[in-house]
Amino acid sequence: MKSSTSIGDYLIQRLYANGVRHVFGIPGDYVLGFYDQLTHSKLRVINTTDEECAGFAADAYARVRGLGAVCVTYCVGGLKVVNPTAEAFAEKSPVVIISGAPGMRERDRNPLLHHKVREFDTQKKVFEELTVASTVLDDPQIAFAEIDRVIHAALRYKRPVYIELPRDLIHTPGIPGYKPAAFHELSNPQSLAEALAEATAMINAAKQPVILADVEIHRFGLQDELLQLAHQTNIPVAATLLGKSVVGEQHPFYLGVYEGAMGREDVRQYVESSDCTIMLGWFMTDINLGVYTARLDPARSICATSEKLTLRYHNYDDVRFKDFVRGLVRAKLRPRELVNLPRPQPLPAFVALRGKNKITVKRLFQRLNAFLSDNTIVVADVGDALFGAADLYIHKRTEFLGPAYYASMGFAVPAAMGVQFANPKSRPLVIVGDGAFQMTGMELSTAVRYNLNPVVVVLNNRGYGTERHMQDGPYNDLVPWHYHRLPEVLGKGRGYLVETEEQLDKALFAAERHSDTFSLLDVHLDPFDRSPALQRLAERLAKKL
Ligand SMILES: Cc1ncc(C[n+]2csc(CCOP(=O)(O)OP(=O)(O)O)c2C)c(N)n1
Ligand SMILES: [Mg+2]
Repeated sequence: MKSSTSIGDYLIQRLYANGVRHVFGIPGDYVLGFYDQLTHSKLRVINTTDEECAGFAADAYARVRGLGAVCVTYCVGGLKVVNPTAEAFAEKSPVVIISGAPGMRERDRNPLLHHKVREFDTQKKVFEELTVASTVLDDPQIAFAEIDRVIHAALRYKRPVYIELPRDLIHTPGIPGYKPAAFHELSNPQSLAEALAEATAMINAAKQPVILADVEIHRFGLQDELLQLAHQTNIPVAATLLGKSVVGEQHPFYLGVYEGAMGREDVRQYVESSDCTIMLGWFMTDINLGVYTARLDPARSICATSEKLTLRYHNYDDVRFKDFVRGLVRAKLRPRELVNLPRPQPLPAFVALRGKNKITVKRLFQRLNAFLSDNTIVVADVGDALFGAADLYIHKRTEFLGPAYYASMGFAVPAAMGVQFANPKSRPLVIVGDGAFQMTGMELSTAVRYNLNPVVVVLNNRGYGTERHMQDGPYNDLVPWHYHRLPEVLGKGRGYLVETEEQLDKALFAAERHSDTFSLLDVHLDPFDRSPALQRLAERLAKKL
């Protein structure tokens, strides 16, 4: 490293070294100096229309590539990234939030500088709640070490971190000759060996073990290990909604998405009658648990995450999640026969009914399933978009993204921008409710600016449909936008008004053909129509009442 490397340059170098190639955000005077450094670096700045959108884009980028970054100005920008940072924290996505800030020399005598809320550290305090590590780079002596510490925490815990840059120090050199710290975290070998021995005995004694694979398999890049484990042993694998696409869904050992009563009945029965559930990177969120309809017995479970390892009622400390999963791959587990497994049923082939047959949610998802190809990444927003998408048949791994735990509306359109930069070979299929679209849909402007080509399907049921099923009122109604006409406003893209099956079919064929730009399908649905998944949940809950 050059002896004159500045704090700003070092941050850029470390982001690059950890796989970041794009930084999402909006500049402001407190961060303009760093934007200049970014523009002259190997990283590419992607301007979004709003900081919240930059946050969602960086989160999705991190989910696909392993680390994401957003760069904004002090408070007015930073505080808009609060909600996406909360989502990234809750759903374990490593995003580096970089915020400009007043220079240290400007802070003397506590002047009322613009954008300051209360104290100079107010924004940092907010982010301390939402991140696993945070720092203000106000001391050149330790700035490089701080950058390493914080980025390492993001990678170690797969959660967001916060870095604040006082604007008068970004060009200041750090310590000459500094070498990036090497972080090694090892499992305690005795704990690991004992945990693996207990797990091996439990699994081998079981008649019907099953693996439940969730989000941390994605985040820790353990998909190959999971595949190997399943191939070697023929122990079937179910995913969760948050973990969906953890493996390609065509594998013979893949059961489908398990989500208690909300999911398919055959998967529920198989998983819940297992005498050894091996939960890998699995979080007991209410949605993963099918709104608490899941019936899983801890006395028959192995529960491994980056935070905790529990076998039945035994806890093991100091065992890294990766080491445990890799250990299972090497363990002497007896192979099984793949017989009578429930398998995801490919949705029936879609033949559009002619004429004026109105499109329904169920038929829409059947048609969307046929649209998926090997390079489609499905990005689903909250609402029936997410529930309905659970039944789509995903071809390859990491091709399904949805905020299935924190569940903030407005994720999908900006996330699709992040997805396409993270994997330029992909074409996102965005499935989004009209309510969520009205929050962040104008981020399609970024698709225009950078020539991206997502296919955006707006489920236009004229309101907050999911909520209508719980409690209806005028507060669930929306102003009906002419979504399909937005390309006119944005100056690019193709819009389609879809009311019938035939129109849907034609629009999707056209969207497939016109891959030079984005497509926006405004799909008119009955306000009370809903996907089979929502229907299932309602029926099973009704039986319990
Ligand atoms: C940012 C945010 N605000 C409010 C909610 C509460 N909420 C959950 S679902 C929903 C309705 C979603 O409407 P829409 O996007 O049109 O999808 P639909 O339910 O109609 O399928 C609302 C308001 C939320 N999850 N996120
Ligand atoms: Mg709606």
